[in-house]
Amino acid sequence: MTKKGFTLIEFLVGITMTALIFIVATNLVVSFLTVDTKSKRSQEVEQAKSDISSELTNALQWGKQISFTDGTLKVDENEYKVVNGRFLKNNIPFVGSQIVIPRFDLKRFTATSTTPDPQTGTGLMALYFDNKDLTNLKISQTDLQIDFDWGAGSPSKSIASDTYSARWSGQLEIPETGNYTFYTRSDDGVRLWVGNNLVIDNWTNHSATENFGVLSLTKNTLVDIHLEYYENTNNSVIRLSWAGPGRSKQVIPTEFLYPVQPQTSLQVQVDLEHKDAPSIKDSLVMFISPRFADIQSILPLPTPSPTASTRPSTPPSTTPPSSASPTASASPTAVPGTPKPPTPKPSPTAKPTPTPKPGR
Ligand SMILES: [Ca+2]
Ligand SMILES: [Ca+2]
Repeated sequence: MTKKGFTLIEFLVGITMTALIFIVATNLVVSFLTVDTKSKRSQEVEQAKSDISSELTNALQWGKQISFTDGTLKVDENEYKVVNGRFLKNNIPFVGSQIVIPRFDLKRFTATSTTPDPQTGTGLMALYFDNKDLTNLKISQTDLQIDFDWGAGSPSKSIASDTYSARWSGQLEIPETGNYTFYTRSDDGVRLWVGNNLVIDNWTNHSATENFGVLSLTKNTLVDIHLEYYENTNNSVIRLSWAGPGRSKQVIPTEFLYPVQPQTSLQVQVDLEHKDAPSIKDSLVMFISPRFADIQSILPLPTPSPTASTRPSTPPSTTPPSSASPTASASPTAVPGTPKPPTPKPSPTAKPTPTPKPGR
């Protein structure tokens, strides 16, 4: 008797336990699946963010033509935009269809910097590479001027006497308004950019050769300058000279050369969401300084302080000259490096300003 009753209780307990275990197990499985799905979605968002980040980092570099209008970012011949939440590169989806991009934005900032006193330059930043294609960096230093004859040797013991290269960059002070002729004497290859203009391009093997190019430049400005050089074999020579208003041909003196950092930076913001779970989202914000890039219209122009920012928003270059004070060019407040961005539409009220737009 008691045995049967016990069995019944046992049976009931057994049923209850089974049910409990089933419920607990089901919950566990469901929650594991949820966690799993959630982390998979997070990973997908993370991956898309990383892909977009490296794509834009690689794209937005010096020497490129960059513009951003109507939500379309153009970098040379490549186009990036968001259509119906999809991030497209040249009209082809760049990340998976499960990723939605609610925001794609780009702004330009111009850093404030103290204007150096005239003719207080200290030279150009120099990078020396052990290969002739500007790879295998060996030395980084400031060079007072560019006038070297290494003969059959090399700039340093750490660099072999053939197949090496160098890059000098910084800014050049323009003391007077007028035409400047830039000269290089090189053995072997050379190319020179001044304020975004490729002034000299003789990237070939050759014995000591002089090349030159002419640019019209404005006084009291600092323009970006960028010189690249390589040595193939035998002798090696590189010299950078100029001649300008009231100035006969000379190696560009140290006091006109500044090893300064770029003035303009771009802020790119890309917000990402998972299509199947909008709560899974992330945001990519990058500051990029595409040195020597030709930055064209960046719209919408940053509005004055929507949020407190540590950086000034609009490039000041567009405003000081627009105030049309005839003496503006002599003003020491001109921000160095700003003649560059040729903003096509600064403020509609301002007359087109004769900002230096060298030799376009
Ligand atoms: Ca050599
Ligand atoms: Ca040579």
